[in-house]
Amino acid sequence: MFEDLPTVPTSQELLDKAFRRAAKAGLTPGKDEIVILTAGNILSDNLSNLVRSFPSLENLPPFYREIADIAVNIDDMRISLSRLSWASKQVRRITREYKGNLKRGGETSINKKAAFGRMSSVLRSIDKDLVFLGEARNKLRRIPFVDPELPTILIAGYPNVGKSSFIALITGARPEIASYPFTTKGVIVGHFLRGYQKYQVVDTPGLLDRPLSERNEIERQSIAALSHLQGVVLFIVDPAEHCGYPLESQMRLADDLKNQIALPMLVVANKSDLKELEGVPQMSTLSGEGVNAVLEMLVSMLEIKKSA
Ligand SMILES: Nc1nc2c(ncn2[C@@H]2O[C@H](COP(=O)(O)OP(=O)(O)OP(=O)(O)O)[C@@H](O)[C@H]2O)c(=O)[nH]1
Ligand SMILES: [Mg+2]
Repeated sequence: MFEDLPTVPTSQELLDKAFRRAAKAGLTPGKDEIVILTAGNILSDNLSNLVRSFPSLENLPPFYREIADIAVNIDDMRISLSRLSWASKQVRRITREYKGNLKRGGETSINKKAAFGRMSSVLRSIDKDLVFLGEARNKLRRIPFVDPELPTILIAGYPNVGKSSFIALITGARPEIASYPFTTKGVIVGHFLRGYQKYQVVDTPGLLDRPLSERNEIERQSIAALSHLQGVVLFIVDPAEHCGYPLESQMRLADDLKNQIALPMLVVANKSDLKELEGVPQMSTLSGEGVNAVLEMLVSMLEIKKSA
């Protein structure tokens, strides 16, 4: 989705690049005036291209918009981008002013040194914005692509119950798996094949049973996935409470989600090697027991959903 975002240079890199290119542009040595004009044009073009290379966040599908907002704060990003546009215009203005001055044959109001100095200080004033956008770009690029056309299984549940263990077992995804909560900090996507049909599995960070206003940024990504993506939900509970949370709270979260989201949901007990739970399908992503049966159920739920 955000794969094509280019790297964001620092202001010094922008300046160096523009002046190096201008000097190289086959110009007669000593013609510093033309170097300044060319460098000015390159700088203002580079800045406006940079602004254009960021996606227009208003037009993103709701899932990406929300995930991007959690990751980088869209308002801050908009402010930094508009400061880059401002800088591009400023550099263009300085270049024009300098050109006008040259035509009049004068080293009067704005000479070479002054033109260079003013361009540099415009660039320096957007230093922080460039750094911020560079970091934003790195975060945005980590957001995986979720294909809206593919039948999708969304994995949800309390932290540490074995959600990532499940996606690792049935897809090629290799998320981090660890014995502490909130190991998964963002949405992860994996795929598996059934004959010719490709299925998509979305692993989400753990969720606690609490109001949205109290949820952390990691949990809010799960809520974004569950509220904006289509598919069936595999809600994993850990009746052994090996995860560190009471089963009662886990079940309450399952009920809350059932009421909040309009997707079919299958509640499954994991870690059956440690403790069994009556009344729901069981599996152990450790021993592999019951995993295929759970997958069968999810696939048939997706088929029913498709034909409905
Ligand atoms: N005994 C047992 N342990 C399991 C099983 N499945 C997962 N675990 C362990 O439970 C811990 C958590 O597993 P993860 O797959 O990281 O759990 P998660 O739900 O993705 O956790 P978060 O990303 O933090 O929400 C790890 O130590 C796993 O090895 C199981 O079936 N049996
Ligand atoms: Mg996980």
